[in-house]
Amino acid sequence: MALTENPLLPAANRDGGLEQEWAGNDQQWWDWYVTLAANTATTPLVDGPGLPDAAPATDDELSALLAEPYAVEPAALQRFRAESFVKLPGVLTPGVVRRLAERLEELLVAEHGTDTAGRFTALEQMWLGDDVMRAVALSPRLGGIAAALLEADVRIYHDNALSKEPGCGRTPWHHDAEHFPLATLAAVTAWMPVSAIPREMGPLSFARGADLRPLLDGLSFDRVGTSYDEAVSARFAAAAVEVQDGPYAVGEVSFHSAACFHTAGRNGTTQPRRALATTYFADGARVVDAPTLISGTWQEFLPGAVPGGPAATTLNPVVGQLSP
Ligand SMILES: O=C(O)CCC(=O)C(=O)O
Repeated sequence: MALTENPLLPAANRDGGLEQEWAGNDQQWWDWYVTLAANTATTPLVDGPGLPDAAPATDDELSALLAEPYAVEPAALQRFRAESFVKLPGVLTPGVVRRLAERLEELLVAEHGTDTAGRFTALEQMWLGDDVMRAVALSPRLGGIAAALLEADVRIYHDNALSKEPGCGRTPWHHDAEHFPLATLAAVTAWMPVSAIPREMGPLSFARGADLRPLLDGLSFDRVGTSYDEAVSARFAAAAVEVQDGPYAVGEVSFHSAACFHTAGRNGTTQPRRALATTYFADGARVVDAPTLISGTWQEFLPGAVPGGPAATTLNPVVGQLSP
């Protein structure tokens, strides 16, 4: 039977539809959001892969790598166009990944403490207060890849840390255009694991296809239960859509477009599944006319921007250029 209420939906959002502002904070958004995923697995947790077996990069080494261009091969660009995502090897070195993992651990503990068992804990806009995270968010290497994939100069929308603690369940199926209050599909998210991510840890997983939205015609988002997640799964299965749910090697980074449907499995390991995610959008984009509940705390990422107006605030500098 369909649920009629969800205790993690802020009281101010319990009546009405999606056409309202999210009334909670960003962490409350994630705590609610993962309840919208169907879960069946309860297998015992297995050991995680650990952190990369490399000395952490110094901050100078980290900044130098993140400033270095990365050549996006024509075949990778073709895959991105055809499938709406691409996984690129060796974007980060093991030492840089190790440094990011260690810094992220400090930031997460400072914000959320250590009593986080089974949760999905998040941080946003880390770049505003932390030098290491600023080097990631404003990285010419990562911004350059985003620009090459979107074939446009790109602005940053926000940065993110996404930590699935051991045993935390799936991330619901979605595509980011549902969430971002941006009136464009020309947006892309770099998802950067801070360890290897084997299958049992719940890697980000992608439905292959340039634009699968027509398969979901008539489906409405379920803000209290798991029916949307289940229906997306069922429609993809019925249409034999292929899902790429493979592991990530250390240093591999995926880029998925706002049109790409994606999900992530349960973290079935004893190690937190952690990734940094930075979202970029093509310069010139505008804010949609009516941001919704599932746009979360978007005003923090576009302060002062108004519905229908340009998406180009002081917190959205151009960080990647098509022809630098
Ligand atoms: O990390 C996750 O499980 C979800 C992340 C995601 O959906 C995204 O970065 O677009």
